[in-house]
Amino acid sequence: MFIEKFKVESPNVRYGEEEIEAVYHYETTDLVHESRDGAYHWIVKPKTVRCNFKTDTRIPKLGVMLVGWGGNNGSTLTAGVIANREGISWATKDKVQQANYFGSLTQASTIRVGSFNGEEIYAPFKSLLPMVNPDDIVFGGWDISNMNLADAMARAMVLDIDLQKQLRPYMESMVPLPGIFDPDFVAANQSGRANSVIKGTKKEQVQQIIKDIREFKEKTKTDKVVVLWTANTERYSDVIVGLNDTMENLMASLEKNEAEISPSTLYGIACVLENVPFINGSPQNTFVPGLIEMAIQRNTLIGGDDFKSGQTKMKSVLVDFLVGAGIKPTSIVSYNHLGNNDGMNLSAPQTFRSKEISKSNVVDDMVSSNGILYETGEHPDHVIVIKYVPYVGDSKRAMDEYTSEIFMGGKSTIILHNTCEDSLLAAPIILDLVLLAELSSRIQLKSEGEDKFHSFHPVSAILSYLTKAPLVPPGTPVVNALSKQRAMLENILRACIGLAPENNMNLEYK
Ligand code: NAI
Ligand code: DG6
Repeated sequence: MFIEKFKVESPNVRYGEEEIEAVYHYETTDLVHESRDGAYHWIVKPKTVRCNFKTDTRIPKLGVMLVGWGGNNGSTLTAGVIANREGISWATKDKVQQANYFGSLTQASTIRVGSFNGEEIYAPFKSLLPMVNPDDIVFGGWDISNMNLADAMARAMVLDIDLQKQLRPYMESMVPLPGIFDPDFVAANQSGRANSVIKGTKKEQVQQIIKDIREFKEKTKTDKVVVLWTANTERYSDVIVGLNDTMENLMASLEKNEAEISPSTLYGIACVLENVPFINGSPQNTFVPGLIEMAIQRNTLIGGDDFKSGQTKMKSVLVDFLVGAGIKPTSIVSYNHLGNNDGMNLSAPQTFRSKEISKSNVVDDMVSSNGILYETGEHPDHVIVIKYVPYVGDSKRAMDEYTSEIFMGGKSTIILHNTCEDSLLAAPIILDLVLLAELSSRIQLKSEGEDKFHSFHPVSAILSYLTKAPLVPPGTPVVNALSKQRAMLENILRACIGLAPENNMNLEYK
């Protein structure tokens, strides 16, 4: 059965005028090892940590500024939100289609609340805590191309033409602000698009971005702004001692107009200085150590990297299943071709390399979780191929071959083929990233032994479900397995309203 909303009644939860307070008992384990008879003996000690959560329930008017607003993802997301807000429907060859938010974890998925008379009860994910309604988001942002959003939507060739016609009047007046452009960081084939760029030194460019954010906030009367990079994939920046390895060195390099600071890092610096959350949806190392240090020091949320939209999402389910079932993946070959501007940019070796890195490390946690199947340091062969085929446009073709060793030396080969518009996969993920980043900035916690509430760590690991290469606080394990990432997110939000984690034990029926 499906219910729209619910409220928790418990001595551990208090719904106030402006906040929800919850006491939560975090069940975890301590591990110690002792050396006896020359061998290690591991002792596992369960422990319970009392935590307090406090969630501000006042929903802000949210502004979202996209870097690369006029790209396929930016224009598709903006169009999708307007279509939902305006309740637009359009005729396709199959049926009359209503706007929806399918593919969004927060808007289109559910959580199990419990069971009633033997029936499972589900509620929307978004009913866990008060969240911004995506229909109310005000969009803005930057692009190095001055094309208005209606034309950008047409250029993207993603949405049905009947829908585009209805959206055009809403989007024609939306024009991205000039962006920071540096041809050294993207493929040479992107320069032709750059007709609207911020001039000046890198420091002046950062100052312009800060000014843009302030003016946008003022003009749109928004309470909070989140900035998200959905612009071209850049090549990796060199991480160099003295240049960008510390906050101090990065800021000194900015003063010196050092060439090796990428545009995405410049937007990141501007956001951190302005205390505006900044999320990176592309694979490059925008978050150089100096920028991470700065975000931590200024307690500004940063999240990334690289949207986990299709092939990788599937990989983080399938490999988790195989390894969890005691089957040993030994070779994973992921090929895809696409014909949009992203594909064209990725056809250069340096930008492709960024994507290759981000797509390659996504099974490491699953492989290292099973010392029965894999020796220490052993990995499956893992190859990533991306080809640019203009004719297919945004409709990406992804083909994967997984070969595994099974019982008694047998081999099993699984082949997947997916055809799908890339931007229709990415747009709902962008939405979830900004909604969850905003929500997480309203949550505070205090664990046993701490005397004051504090926000989550500024390096936002709870966004991991949505990214291929999750950025996590230094020293934190990276989790790629999709089910674990979702459970982490859901269970943290459940804790904020004093609900136990979803444990699937169903002891009531045993
Ligand atoms: P796109 O090429 O259509 O859009 C990028 C936009 O950014 C373009 O309009 C371009 O003019 C603009 N741009 C480039 N450099 C800029 C700068 N320095 N400042 C401001 N604007 C700039 O690409 P698309 O398909 O929208 O993808 C965007 C990014 O998202 C790419 O890096 C892609 O790799 C990444 N991504 C996409 C996924 C998907 O499923 N569509 C999944 C994972 C990541
Ligand atoms: C070609 O790989 C283009 C890329 O931008 C991908 O479409 C994107 O990174 C999505 O990757 P995945 O593995 O999540 O489907």
